[in-house]
Amino acid sequence: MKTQVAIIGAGPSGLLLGQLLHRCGIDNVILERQTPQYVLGRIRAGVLEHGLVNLMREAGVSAHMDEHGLEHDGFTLAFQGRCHRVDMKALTGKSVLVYGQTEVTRDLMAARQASGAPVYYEAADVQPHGFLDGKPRVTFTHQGKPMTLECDYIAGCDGFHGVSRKSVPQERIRHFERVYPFGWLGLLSDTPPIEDELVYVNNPRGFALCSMRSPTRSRYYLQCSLAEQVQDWSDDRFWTELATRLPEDIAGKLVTGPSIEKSIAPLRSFVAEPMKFGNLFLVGDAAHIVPPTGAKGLNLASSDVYTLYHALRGALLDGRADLLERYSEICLRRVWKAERFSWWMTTLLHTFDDDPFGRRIQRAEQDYYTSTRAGLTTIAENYVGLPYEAVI
Ligand code: FAS
Ligand code: PHB
Repeated sequence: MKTQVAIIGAGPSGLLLGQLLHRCGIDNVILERQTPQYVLGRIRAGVLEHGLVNLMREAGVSAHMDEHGLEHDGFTLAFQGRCHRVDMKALTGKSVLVYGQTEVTRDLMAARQASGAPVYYEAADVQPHGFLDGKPRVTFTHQGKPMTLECDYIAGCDGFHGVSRKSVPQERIRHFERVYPFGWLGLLSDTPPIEDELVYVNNPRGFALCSMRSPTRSRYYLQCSLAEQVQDWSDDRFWTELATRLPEDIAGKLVTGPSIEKSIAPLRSFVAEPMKFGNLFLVGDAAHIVPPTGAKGLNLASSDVYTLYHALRGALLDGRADLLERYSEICLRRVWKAERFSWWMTTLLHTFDDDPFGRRIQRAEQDYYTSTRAGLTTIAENYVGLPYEAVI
């Protein structure tokens, strides 16, 4: 088998890259370890920056998103007994779209199937080779049959636990990491959202987030200890703790109901440098992880896809191989700004134990950033998404 671009992973990064390349005539094959049902079963992000919204439209997969996505002009920060609305539209002229990652992935999967471009689900033992000596190829097993995919380039879109980053020789890669001493317990329910916009809460008992997927489906999160197990959290316990952490006037609007999904996710900040190794390119969670407090994970993956798509177009259609040499430099400039914002939002809104000085600094940050136009603008422009850097 031969193709121009071998894509490892059929999450949002791999599917979006595959769709954009296919539409401009660049052959690509996607190799995914899991089944489509398993990939769709992972409940993750919920907020799309305008950059990702535009990229979905450029990829020709935005019809359902444009019809069902909820445009949000602002969100609320609640702490120290007060609520502060961050009016993104007034401060930046931009908004975000509330539309679940599950829907993004479903739309991209449908487009891939409609295009007839190849995707191998349940591909086992996927392994990139030869990317440092100019002979890139990927071996894998499909339906018990060993396969070899010869290619010009490999896009490692296989997430934090994937094979791509782990295939890079240790001496060629550097990791930067911060692990947080808590996780997020998430709950999905077919109940009406508590407010029309998202509400982020810092309460002495811990962080809480009220989000949504539609006018009838809500997504909630509670900061929890890493020792917690999902099975220790009944729906009643979750609803009671959430109501306790919310400001009273908001808690009074809470509509509870049976959970349709509950899960605990650990929080970490992680960056691998560089993101290019010969003909192998790390994309999205394969290269970086952010705590979800800033709603950046999926959106950062999208800006990597944008950069790699334009660099591959340049190399394969316009003879501009130099653009690929700039991939890592361009991506990392935006990655670190999103890492900073996600880390900062996490320190601003979570409860940290045994740190009286840190707690005073946190209160000062909360006061300053919500009582000045400069502070609110800083939050707003990072939340709607910093500009994508042109690949020229
Ligand atoms: P993904 O991890 O989504 O996709 C990688 C794909 O590669 C998967 O389908 C996997 O099965 C496949 N794969 C892995 N190893 C492979 C191999 N060896 N061979 C073939 N295929 C392989 N972001 C937000 O913005 N907001 C959130 O609230 C949020 N919540 C999250 C909760 C959890 C539990 C996790 C893990 C992440 C969350 N994120 C959130 C971040 C998330 O949305 C990611 O940023 C997003 O999925 C990135 O997409 P990909 O880079 O495609 O990686
Ligand atoms: C979500 O809806 O899942 C969501 C929204 C905003 C975040 C994190 C998660 O910051």
